[in-house]
Amino acid sequence: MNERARPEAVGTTATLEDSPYFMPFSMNRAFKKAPRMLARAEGMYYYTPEGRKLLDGTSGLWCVNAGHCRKPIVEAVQKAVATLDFAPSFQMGHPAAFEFAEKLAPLLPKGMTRIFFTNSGSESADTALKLAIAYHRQRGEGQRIRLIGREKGYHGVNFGGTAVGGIVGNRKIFGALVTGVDHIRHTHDLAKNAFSRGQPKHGAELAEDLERLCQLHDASTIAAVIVEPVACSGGVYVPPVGYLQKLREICDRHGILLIFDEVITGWGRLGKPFGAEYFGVMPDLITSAKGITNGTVPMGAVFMKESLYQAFMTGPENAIELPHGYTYSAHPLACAAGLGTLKVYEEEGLLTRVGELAEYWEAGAHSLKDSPHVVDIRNIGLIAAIELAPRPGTPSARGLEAHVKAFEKGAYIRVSGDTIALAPPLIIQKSEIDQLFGTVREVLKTLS
Ligand code: PXG
Ligand code: PLP
Repeated sequence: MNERARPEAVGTTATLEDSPYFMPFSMNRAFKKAPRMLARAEGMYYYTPEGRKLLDGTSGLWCVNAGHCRKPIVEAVQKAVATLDFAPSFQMGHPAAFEFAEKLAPLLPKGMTRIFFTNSGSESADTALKLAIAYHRQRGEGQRIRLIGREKGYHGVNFGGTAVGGIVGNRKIFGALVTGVDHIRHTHDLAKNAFSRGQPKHGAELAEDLERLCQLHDASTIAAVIVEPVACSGGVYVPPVGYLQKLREICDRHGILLIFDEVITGWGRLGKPFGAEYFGVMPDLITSAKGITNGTVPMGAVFMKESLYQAFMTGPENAIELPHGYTYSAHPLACAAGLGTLKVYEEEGLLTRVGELAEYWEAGAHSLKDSPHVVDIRNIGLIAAIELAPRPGTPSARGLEAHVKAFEKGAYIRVSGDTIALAPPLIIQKSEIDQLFGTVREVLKTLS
């Protein structure tokens, strides 16, 4: 191993430039020249190795909904790891898996009765897509093989999720992906909807694009449509009023399953436990991850209606009903973290707390309207996006500069291209909302 790559050099003054760590979704070379490291976290804050305090403006990666290092979660995981480190989930069980499913079920939107565990949002997306195709086949509609996503959508990085995803940069270098996939149009319309507060007024008719694909491919070949109720990762696109209802209607008309990818919109982010409830539109399947364990241990899940589960509970009882699952599905540490997380969510009312904060949050976000470079502000629940005009010739450079300057000024924020995306832990206080938008305001003043 070369001298610079030695683990003991990390966190010291030695350079990381030759580190063997290939960082995900990162500018590896630039980062290793000027690292931004985190050493610990508590509540609303991260701390750098030097002890600098950073307000967490994006809940880590949209996952730490209850805030960092919460005691009930930490203690549950500590106990679990010393009791049952791993248990196979194929043809074997352990109590925490059943207990967690039992405690989750009553929190799910009405009609969602069954839960399949995965380890991430990406695995949840691929699981839901496979379930949709298999469900139709089980019912004698094996010709329904097509999967429809949406432009600008994000469903993780596995093959299925990448294929139905609609962020060009995440797709273009990975070949043909999965066949039989098509996309409906995105709903971003600056000309009509810039600076909308909450759901934009214009664009419900964009859901009719699904009807176009039903004509093109024939609806009888389509298994499922997958959308994020609010498209977060791609830049925060809030659904226009009536849009999701229209998608549901078209799916119903044609026997197509509707999948809501609620990896971010679930777990109280919008002020209801799930986005389906917030928007009053019920999908057939919901994908989840992130906040399900408060980000403490990797976990994801797919929630489904009873009819989906029952479609597989046929045939001889000594046959495996669904040949799908992961080594780490329902991992004991993840189940323990999940149980601890639900306790915090329930005790502190976090799954509905955003209802009380949303108005204050919205006002704070839109107070940045006149700051330099701002071309749009979007918000819903405890999510806000501040879209900046790209620097001519170098898209994303201004966004990156905002991220780095915020880090220097005491806030951790995510950017997607030139859009700042904010979604702090749901325990945030009003004074911290002021602090977060205040820091962003100062950052915007200094951007070139
Ligand atoms: N679906 C949705 C809607 C997501 O937001 C995934 C699937 C994939 O989850 P995993 O756990 O496999 O990463 C996500 C993840 C960002 C950002 O800053 C967003 C995500 C992940 C990392 C960064 O926009 N979303
Ligand atoms: N690759 C090989 C060779 C395996 O044996 C397995 C699991 O047994 C996998 C991939 C899948 O790994 P996971 O279940 O962690 O997704």
